[in-house]
Amino acid sequence: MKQPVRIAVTGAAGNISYSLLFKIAAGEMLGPDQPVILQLVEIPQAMDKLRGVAMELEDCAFPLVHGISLHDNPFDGFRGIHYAMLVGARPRSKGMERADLLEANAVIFAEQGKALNEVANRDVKALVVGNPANTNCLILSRNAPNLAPSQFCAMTRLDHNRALGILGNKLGVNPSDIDGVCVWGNHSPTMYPDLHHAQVLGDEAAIDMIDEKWYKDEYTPRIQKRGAEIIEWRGLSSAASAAQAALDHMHDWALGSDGRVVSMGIISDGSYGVAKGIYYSFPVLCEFGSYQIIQNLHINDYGQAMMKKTEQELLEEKAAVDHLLPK
Ligand code: NAX
Repeated sequence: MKQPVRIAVTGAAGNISYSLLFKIAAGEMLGPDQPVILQLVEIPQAMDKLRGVAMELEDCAFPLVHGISLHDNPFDGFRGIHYAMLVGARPRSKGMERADLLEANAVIFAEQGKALNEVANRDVKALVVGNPANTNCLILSRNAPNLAPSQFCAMTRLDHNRALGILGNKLGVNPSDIDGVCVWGNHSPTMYPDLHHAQVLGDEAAIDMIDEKWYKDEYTPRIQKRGAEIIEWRGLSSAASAAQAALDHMHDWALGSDGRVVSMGIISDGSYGVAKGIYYSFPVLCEFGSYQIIQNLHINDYGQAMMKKTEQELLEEKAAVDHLLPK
């Protein structure tokens, strides 16, 4: 039997975590032979609710769960962790401007970055789910100078999975028969779902199988605004699909993507002319616990314009929190 790994989940009493925790505990993230210790982190006001969630986890008697601990601060909750699933964030309240939202979350993720820097395992992998995910991730990483920027990711896997699912439905194929779909940029309505490099059933170009007008005028805005569409129909924001995406992201990052292209919000190294130092979603392959950006994809003029727009938004977000970034 392998040694247990420690996984911290913040926002552990919230909606997404109510799916996520049970999937991790069942071995869906790191495999059926990997025991886990769950370190659940919440704000002090949500600790009672968290106790209820922990009781339910206990009541499942998951064989892989070797321990559960509850914490009301990240300095305790992140001690010795190998994986951080950072789901908790400050939601936008009535009358709150975007700049206020960015700032409120900057405070949270700055503290969590410091905590990771101080108490996490030196090989920790941290995934930011809480919005605005890309900029929260930037703040997190900049506050953890002893860890590498490549140890942090912002989640765009839900957008990627949505792009695959909706395309599969349109073409009448299983999503697993499609490879090479990717989402560029910010996890926001400016993201660019790119089908130009996607293959169906190994050899057919997806872009040749769809109508350009449908792709640009229906498909793209639908992926970009899918979160709002879910809220409109369900009355609640995406939870199970977000949990599945977080699980998929961490699974592939840790264990490999098996030769398949996935999208991850990662530190830009300047590839494709994207400004260095922001967390931007790129197409990647994962192997041996790390990711590689897929290089040399041909980006047409439409793609260039879409990629610039979402980059611009991220640079504006960065400028709005710049005064809070450690120099
Ligand atoms: P909920 O409001 O149900 O849960 C959030 C939980 O986080 C609450 O229990 C709250 O007490 C806790 N929390 C707040 N601040 C915290 C802190 N400083 N430390 C620890 N816990 C804290 O939201 P839920 O539906 O679970 O969504 C969580 C986050 O995911 C939101 O920011 C949401 O916008 C974001 N999403 C991101 C997605 C992505 O693709 N990157 C998609 C889904 C989701 O919208």
